[in-house]
Amino acid sequence: MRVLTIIPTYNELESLPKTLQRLRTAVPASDVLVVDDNSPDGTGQLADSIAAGDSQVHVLHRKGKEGLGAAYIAGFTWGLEAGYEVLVEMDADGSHQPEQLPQLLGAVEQGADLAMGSRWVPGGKVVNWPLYRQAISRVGSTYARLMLGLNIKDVTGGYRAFRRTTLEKLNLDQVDSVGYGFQVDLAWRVARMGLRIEERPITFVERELGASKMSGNIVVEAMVNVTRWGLAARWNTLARRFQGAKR
Ligand SMILES: Nc1nc2c(ncn2[C@@H]2O[C@H](COP(=O)(O)OP(=O)(O)OP(=O)(O)O)[C@@H](O)[C@H]2O)c(=O)[nH]1
Ligand SMILES: [Mg+2]
Repeated sequence: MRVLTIIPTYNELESLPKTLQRLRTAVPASDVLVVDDNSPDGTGQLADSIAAGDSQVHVLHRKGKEGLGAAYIAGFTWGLEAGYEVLVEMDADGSHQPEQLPQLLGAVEQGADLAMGSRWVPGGKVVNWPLYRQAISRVGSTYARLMLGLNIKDVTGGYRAFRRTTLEKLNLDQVDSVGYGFQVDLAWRVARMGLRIEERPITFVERELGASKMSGNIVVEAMVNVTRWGLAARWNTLARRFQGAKR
């Protein structure tokens, strides 16, 4: 399978070289696309210099910071056009260990339409994450699971491998959430299409270098969207039942 690993970056000068090196060692067959939003710290130029010495590394430069979701959609579009069969989401900051990518790729090879790295299934772990971050993640995942009726333990996780055909069915141009909401949005779209989602345990390691882009806004956006989507889905189900009863 032709695999493209997409790494979105915003000010990841310190983390990116290490992550790229680990990825190229762990899964040499995977090509890489760095999607940089014109990072002020020069991450984009650094990525260019690495790409100049490695024909399997590519860089997509975007004009400015538009959020993780927009960066991934641009990356997916690039990868689909280039004909890749599996498209992987991976953070630049080392939280998603490249050494665990073969587990996700294995799940796709065995038939999953979407393989998700999961902190909250047996065998999954988090390293160096303060308790409050763990609590936000667990509560957020549980809320999204109940609200949307998803059978996924780690809904907001961003270490994923998509089969090409899954992304082709998604109408990517209709996805407009950013932050964690984007990850929930994609998972929910895949689940509603009845496609096969598999979770695989991962060890998520808190970033050691650079600054977090996580913010209260991102969490609130995700919560508000999940509530909206969940209520709309329930409303539609009720409305359909009501129409059926009238007939
Ligand atoms: N291109 C692009 N990448 C982004 C943007 N926001 C975040 N990223 C990247 O997305 C990945 C995840 O962002 P993080 O800041 O690690 O967010 P997080 O994992 O939720 O939080 P921390 O690990 O606590 O920092 C990293 O590789 C970031 O550089 C953005 O607006 N544009
Ligand atoms: Mg991170």
